[in-house]
Amino acid sequence: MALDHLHSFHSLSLLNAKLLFNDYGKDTLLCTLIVLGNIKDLKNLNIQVMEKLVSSWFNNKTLPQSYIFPPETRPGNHVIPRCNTIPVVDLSKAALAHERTAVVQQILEASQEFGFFQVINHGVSENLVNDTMNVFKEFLELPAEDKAGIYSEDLKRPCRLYTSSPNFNREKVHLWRDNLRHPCHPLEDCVKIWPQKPTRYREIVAAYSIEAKKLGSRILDLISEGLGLDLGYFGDKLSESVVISVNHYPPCPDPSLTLGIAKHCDPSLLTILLQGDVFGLQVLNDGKWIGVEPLHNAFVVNIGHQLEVVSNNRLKGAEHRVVTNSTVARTTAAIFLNPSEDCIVEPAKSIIGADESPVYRAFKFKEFLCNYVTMGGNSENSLEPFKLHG
Ligand SMILES: O=C(O)CCC(=O)C(=O)O
Repeated sequence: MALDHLHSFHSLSLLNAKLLFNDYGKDTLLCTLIVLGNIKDLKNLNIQVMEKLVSSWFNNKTLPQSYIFPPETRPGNHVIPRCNTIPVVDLSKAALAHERTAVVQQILEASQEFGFFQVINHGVSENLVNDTMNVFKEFLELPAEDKAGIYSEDLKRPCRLYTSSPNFNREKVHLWRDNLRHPCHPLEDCVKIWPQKPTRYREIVAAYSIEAKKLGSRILDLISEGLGLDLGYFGDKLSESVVISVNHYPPCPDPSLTLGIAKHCDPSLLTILLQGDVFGLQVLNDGKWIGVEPLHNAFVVNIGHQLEVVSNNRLKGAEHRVVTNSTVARTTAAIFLNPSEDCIVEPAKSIIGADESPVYRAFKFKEFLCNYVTMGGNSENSLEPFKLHG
């Protein structure tokens, strides 16, 4: 940028800031604002960009064109059954010697047939779960100036609030959701980048992250038992990275035309979802969408792409999507247990039988992620480059 141009912005008004934003993009503007010490304008600008959040304008009467999905992917007016066929596993029984095998079997069958199951009596305190959901909702309801420091469209920011998908500026259709996302393990490294408001955010979400990770490890132990893997197989690098993703779907003027999240399969190893008491999650099973019934004090668990690979396709990463509704807001919190970036993911050698070949080659998780992002989360193709054909 020509220096004289920068000079003319010496005392940067909000109007000039917008011009600079349009001409040179956000990064240039941010640098200029920082150089000029115009922190107040920086905050103001973020507040303006935050008007993109669905939660800041959802009361409009009509659905904007940019949120309307093509006919083949929009949910339409079909009534989707809320099924109770997705298995509900009572995890407390896994502690009873005579029941454990049956629990392991139930988890394996659910993971093969649906890629999804729910867990009850999971050991995470109901008070902690309620406090966590409440603190997420309190964060989302804070005035814009209190969220401005967390809002970011920069994919490299590990803790950020944004809207739709990480591809907002390139995607064909926007998603009807806002998202807050940040890492939560190891705690001592990540707590300091989390929201500071509400004041109890860090304390509560830290306690919740520990419990959710423990729950994930217990479920992974049961899965490894079912697959015949050594106990602790998933315990180290394969589940080292833990990310929390809070989705907020405000009431929508026309749920038949749009989606909160489009059809996808999680890139994770395992996902543990707190879906609250508002319906919205649908799973594709045998070519048909089925609704996942919200159950009191339950977690929804689903198999991610990495578990498909490690299990050499014995377990299924099912496609799912989120529909909106016109009456109440829905807030959910997913915990993604992911491999560390440099972790090598491959079919577990010990489960490949003599008459079986590995379906996938070994790859680094970061290689998978890079491909997943490039494919825009297209679940049909995201494992394709890692398949061994023939
Ligand atoms: O909000 C939900 O019900 C599901 C969220 C989800 O699919 C995701 O975060 O990947």
